[in-house]
Amino acid sequence: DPNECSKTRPALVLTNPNNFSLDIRMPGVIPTESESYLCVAVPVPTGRESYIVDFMPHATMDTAHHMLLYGCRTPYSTTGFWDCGGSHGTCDDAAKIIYAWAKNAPPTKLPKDVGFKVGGDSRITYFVLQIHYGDITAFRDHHRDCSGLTLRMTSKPQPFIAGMYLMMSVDTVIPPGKKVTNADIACSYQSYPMYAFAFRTHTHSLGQVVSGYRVRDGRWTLIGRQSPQLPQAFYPASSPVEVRYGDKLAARCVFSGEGKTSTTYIGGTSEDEMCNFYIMYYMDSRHAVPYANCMENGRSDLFRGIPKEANMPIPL
Ligand code: IYT
Ligand code: CU
Ligand code: CU
Repeated sequence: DPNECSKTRPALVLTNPNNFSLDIRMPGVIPTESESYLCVAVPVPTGRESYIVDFMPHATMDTAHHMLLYGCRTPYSTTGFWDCGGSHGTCDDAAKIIYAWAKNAPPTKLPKDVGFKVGGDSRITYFVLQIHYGDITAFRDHHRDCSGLTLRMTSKPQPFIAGMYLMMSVDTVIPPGKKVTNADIACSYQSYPMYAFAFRTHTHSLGQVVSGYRVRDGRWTLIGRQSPQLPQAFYPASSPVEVRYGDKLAARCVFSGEGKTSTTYIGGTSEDEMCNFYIMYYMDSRHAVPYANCMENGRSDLFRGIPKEANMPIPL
């Protein structure tokens, strides 16, 4: 069992002068409630710049429902583990999402020569691993959980830097009983070329389908489309999509208010909703911008051109 806690393993293993792997694990936890979120922080092992080039998840689907890895400078705690589902979050400063694992979803692979930059001037000095324990019946035997992941890292500068572009709605309102409410988000892209290669969607229970596109000269090119009710991992883009200065990025979440008796707003609890489309991309390291976000409402004249597929639910 790769998650077994009895084995002691070194957190940091040097494989050669440049390459190492870092193990990030829950410290033998026993979740006591279903639907709990537990977090643990691990410092980036070097003050110098280093690059994550591969992710190796260690989790089993009967224990962990999903796992997210964040990077930040001020985790909520630097010792032990904490409940990060309620009032405390992952980090006291802005957290950046780096990786997601979800049960039954294929693993995310970074393309060759692409790395996430951490340490150095990256503003990421800690990793925070968050694990969602859904159904805890597997813990009736009181075993301890050491799920987590191993990062393959290198201090060698990589030709391309991985980044994350987060598109989110801040003000969607979903009327109760209304069959279809769209959340449309769009921004003009004004930077050096980026290559979108993976995407992740996130809503709570009312989301039916989330789609993201590049819009160039009125033509819509799909980056990815997924049901947020499927495992919320990063999926490969339909094909890698180049995004350059002057393009628009546009995303739509389709919600259903059917069966609800009250209005639903954007917010942090499971009674609230979210509309997120994450684009994982790489850029030439010479002018890479590793994180960006878009919180603007899409204009209805732009969204008149959105492909019909964006409104079609995905069979589960
Ligand atoms: C209000 C909302 O949509 N929150 C999202 C997106 C978000 C992620 C991060 C907002 C901020 C962040 O720093 I990282 I400000 C949200 O909380 N999404 C959750 C995770 O926290 C990442 C998700 O599962 O996508
Ligand atoms: Cu989960
Ligand atoms: Cu959410």
